[in-house]
Amino acid sequence: MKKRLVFATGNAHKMEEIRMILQDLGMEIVSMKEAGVDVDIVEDGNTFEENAEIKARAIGRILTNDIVLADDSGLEIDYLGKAPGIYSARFGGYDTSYDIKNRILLDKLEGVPEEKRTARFVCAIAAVFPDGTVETVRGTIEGMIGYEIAGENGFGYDPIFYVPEYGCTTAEMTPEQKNALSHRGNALRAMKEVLGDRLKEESE
Ligand code: ITT
Repeated sequence: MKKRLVFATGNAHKMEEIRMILQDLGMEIVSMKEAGVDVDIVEDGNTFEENAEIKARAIGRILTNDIVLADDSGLEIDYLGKAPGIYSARFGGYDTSYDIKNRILLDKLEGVPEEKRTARFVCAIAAVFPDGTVETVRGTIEGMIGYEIAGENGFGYDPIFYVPEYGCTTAEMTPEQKNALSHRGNALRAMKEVLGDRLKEESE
């Protein structure tokens, strides 16, 4: 198996979290930009898994010697029928700031009691291998939508995603704390096992 992992993401925050968790795999980890590829990918799948595979395959078709991974993730709010879900990046408009996106969601949940504010972050990660095979894993973290914006770490919807067990939002956690329990952390740890198994198989 080739030793380079290319992550098909244009999101620098995701890349930081990914590097922190996969660093001890002993493989070179680069973003698609660092690998010299910068393409717009149309994410027209119906699930997180489909979109992750679409992204990984789009880059895998170009970088045929590398293992290409992609993350598709988002926030599911139960009270809103699991919206914004796979449309999380597009919610309220692609170029709208997260401060505004978060305020729109807080407004939609105005007056909604605590027990109905349940939500989760979901992350699907797909890996496309040079032989054309694909492996997909999913990670989640359960929480609820807070009553106000809180915290400056992380990105996206972190300032409104409250984790009751920790008494704070994921934007109030250190990167290490967030990675230890987040949807992306869980998906990456599952993917790490898949990659580890592949490495082992190929060295046998
Ligand atoms: P790539 O497709 O280039 O990877 P993206 O930001 O467009 O980057 P997605 O299509 O997967 O990524 O959209 C995910 C969105 O879900 C992301 O932009 C955030 O709004 C939200 N999201 C995902 N993971 C999150 C996290 O850990 N914390 C906060 N918000 C998150």
